[in-house]
Amino acid sequence: MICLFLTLFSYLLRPGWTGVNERTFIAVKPDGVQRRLVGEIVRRFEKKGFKLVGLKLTQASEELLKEHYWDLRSKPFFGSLISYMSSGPVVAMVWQGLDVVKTARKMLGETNPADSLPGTIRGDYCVEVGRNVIHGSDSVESAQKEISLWFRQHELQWWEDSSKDWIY
Ligand code: DAT
Ligand code: MG
Repeated sequence: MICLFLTLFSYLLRPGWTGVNERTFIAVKPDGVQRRLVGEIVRRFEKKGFKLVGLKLTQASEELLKEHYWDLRSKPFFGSLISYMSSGPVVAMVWQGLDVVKTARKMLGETNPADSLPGTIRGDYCVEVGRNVIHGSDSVESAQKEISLWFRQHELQWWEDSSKDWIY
């Protein structure tokens, strides 16, 4: 019983999993890159107070994207989603901070830009669900899966955040 408890405890305390160490996977989609929205999106996450721990410009393979969107494989738009996402480079990022998964979803807005409030990224920069400029993990569990799918461990940086005492 104690052993089970300790295992669970160390599992929860693994870096990047809870509290201020929570991490999320964010990607500027090919339309966001083409439309020069990378700087604006990074700016919003930086100014909010989250910490950037991984970033790369990458052309995702169809294989990776099919795995990334595996839960949507039976949807009628799955094929067009995969070709849209593989149509050009994406900027893949990992951001860290307290409640970053939930907060990032709020910063993104709703899946359909038409339902997204002004002030959110999708509310401000796009109009169609099939060109909604940004991805963000929808739960801590999917964030963990997505980060390990898109990034190797050595691509994530550990660095001391000099502003942390002003944020927390
Ligand atoms: P989200 O990206 O907000 O997590 P999701 O996981 O339900 O939304 O869907 C993933 C992506 O698939 C979404 O960002 C855009 C696309 N998509 C979702 N619903 C769609 C629809 N009805 N028609 C076309 N594309 C859609
Ligand atoms: Mg989703």
